Amino acid sequence: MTNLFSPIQVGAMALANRIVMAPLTRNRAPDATPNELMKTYYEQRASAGLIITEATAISHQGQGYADVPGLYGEAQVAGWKLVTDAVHAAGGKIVVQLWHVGRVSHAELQPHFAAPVAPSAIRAKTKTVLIKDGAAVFVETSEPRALDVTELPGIVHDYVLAARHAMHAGFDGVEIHAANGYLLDQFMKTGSNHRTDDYGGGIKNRARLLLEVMRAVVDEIGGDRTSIRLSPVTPANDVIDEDPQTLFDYVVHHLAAMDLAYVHVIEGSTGADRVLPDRPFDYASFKAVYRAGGGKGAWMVNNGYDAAMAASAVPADADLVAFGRPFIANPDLVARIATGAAWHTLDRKTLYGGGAAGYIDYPTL
Ligand code: 8OZ
Repeated sequence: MTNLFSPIQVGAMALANRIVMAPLTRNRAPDATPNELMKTYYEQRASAGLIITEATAISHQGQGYADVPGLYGEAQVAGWKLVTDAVHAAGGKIVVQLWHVGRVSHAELQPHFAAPVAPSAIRAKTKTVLIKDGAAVFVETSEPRALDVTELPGIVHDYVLAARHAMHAGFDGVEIHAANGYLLDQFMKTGSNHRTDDYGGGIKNRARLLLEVMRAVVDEIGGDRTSIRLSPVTPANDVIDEDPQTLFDYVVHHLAAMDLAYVHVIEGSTGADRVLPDRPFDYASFKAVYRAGGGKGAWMVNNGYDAAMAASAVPADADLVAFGRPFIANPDLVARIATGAAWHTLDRKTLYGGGAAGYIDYPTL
């Protein structure tokens, strides 16, 4: 019988189970560089079938929050190698989530204190995090500038370089972060993309940058090490599309031809309601479009799953289930699901920034 604890081959990766640690921003990488503390945190969670790292900037321009890691410099590759070696030694698998925040940034976090970049010069009604005198403070994002069309090949290239760095750093693969209102999602959705060139207007144009990035990364490291995260209807970071079903059916139809390792879908509002009455979305038909197009990647679902929901989703509706906040407070979440043990709750005060407290000191069974 196939269940959450059945091994599964996902692209190039042989996973021990179907329980995945979702990407979780923790703001503990000063100088955008992974460190010993992060190594311990990920090592503690290596019993997950797969770990997806916290979102990791592909370039300095792609950074939007204080103390999040990057993957564009030598020290960052070396820092991540500490992490991947530790996870592999503990028997786990780990992919890095590649991230460009687009307009969700602040000039203080950008090269030369420049304006953040976006498809269009429309400010996001959302906040980001700076560190002031050692403490996290929430600030409005800065007014962005619209990217010139001549800059887009450079951004695609930054994803390719980061994917190449990921291989040097020992990752099993990469997940392209195309969710939660960041750059690729900003390009896809009507609320944030008012361009009139080949990258704006109809769905084909709005999805162009995402598909160019995906094809370029697949060419660089192979489809079996490449995956994607999508969030069709989340209002996260103030990015909304007027017709998400048509948009995402188009996107997933084209992803189907790429032989990806997996497709990771956030159902509903990220970290909140799974069903949005004013924004219906048919996830079953979305998945069916992917399969009908020949897509053979694993189907990963996420957002507020508990053990019972996950057990009933696999294998009929999904191949993999990603758990976010439960993995912060329960490094041994897999063992807890297996034995039916209770789950610790998260301490929200230590979620973003800080040190070991609320990071590597959650108890195991
Ligand atoms: C929480 C805080 C900062 C960033 C996402 C990368 O929502 C994030 C994120 C989440 O995908």
